[in-house]
Amino acid sequence: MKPGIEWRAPRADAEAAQFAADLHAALARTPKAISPKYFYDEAGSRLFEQICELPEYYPTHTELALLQRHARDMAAQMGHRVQLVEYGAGALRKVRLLLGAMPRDSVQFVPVDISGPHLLGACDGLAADMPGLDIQPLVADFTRPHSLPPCPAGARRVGFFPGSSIGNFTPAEADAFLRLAAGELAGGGLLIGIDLVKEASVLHAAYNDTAGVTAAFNLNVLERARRELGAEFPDDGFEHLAFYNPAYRRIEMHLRATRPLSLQLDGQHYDFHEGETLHTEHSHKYTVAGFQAMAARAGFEPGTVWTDANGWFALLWLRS
Ligand code: AVI
Repeated sequence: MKPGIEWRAPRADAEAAQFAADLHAALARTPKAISPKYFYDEAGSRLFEQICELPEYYPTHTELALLQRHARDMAAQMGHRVQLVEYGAGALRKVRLLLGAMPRDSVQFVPVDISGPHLLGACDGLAADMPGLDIQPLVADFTRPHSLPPCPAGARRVGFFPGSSIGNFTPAEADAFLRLAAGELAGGGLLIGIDLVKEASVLHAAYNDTAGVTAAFNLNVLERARRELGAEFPDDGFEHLAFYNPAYRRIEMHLRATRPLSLQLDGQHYDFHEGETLHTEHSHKYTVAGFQAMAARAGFEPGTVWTDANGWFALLWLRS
């Protein structure tokens, strides 16, 4: 499968230089904090796939069940002829359920993802399983301005952003993404998955699984720095910390120093006192009304909401 635009793989040394620069900045600021995008190297992506299979991690299986149950209804909201843009497409597991509910010749599918090899491999698999489907992959960072292929004549452009990935954005980033999407999906709409506010104990279990997979996923950021950048720190120097912060309605993940220690990177020493953390991720939880209000400020009108019996997760149709 060829990408829809001219694309060259970024050089590995340029990526490592960016990681090093961002890690230096992360360790120099107070409080220490790094972007969650650094979770997702090969090892981290594999660990995230394992998280999605955990019984405690309800978002994936709840959203899949909603898609299985309501895909026809969701596809009907989208319209008869569509260009379906999936943001941050990844493995294409969820979108298959939606595509399966649409007549094959009525849809052009445009998966957008920053990881070229991963995206193109997933598209090859999809093309084999759904012969005749028009697939136009786009290798791009969907949070930045990008050029989508023109919408086929007579079709509406609609978006799909599952997984509550928007929850990992800061409120400013979420707002910027929704504005960008409202602009490029004008006349169509967006189907988006969001994780809902719920009892803290359920959230706590989902981000502190008994098998320790989420801990390994979190710790992988520093393991990656060790592998790729030669960072040095004691083996048992950091531990996984995840808790619900009700003031911000978000799970926060941190790496906490188990004792006073120093992390060395490119000859620089960054000191941690005992208990000091490197903030690695926040995962915002929303109410349906709160999210719809945020989307309205960005230019969307609220539409149908599909949610599970517990009210733990929701897929929202937003008209643009
Ligand atoms: C990708 N994202 C929506 C996940 C979440 O739940 O915020 C990432 C994750 N972090 C820990 N577990 C899963």
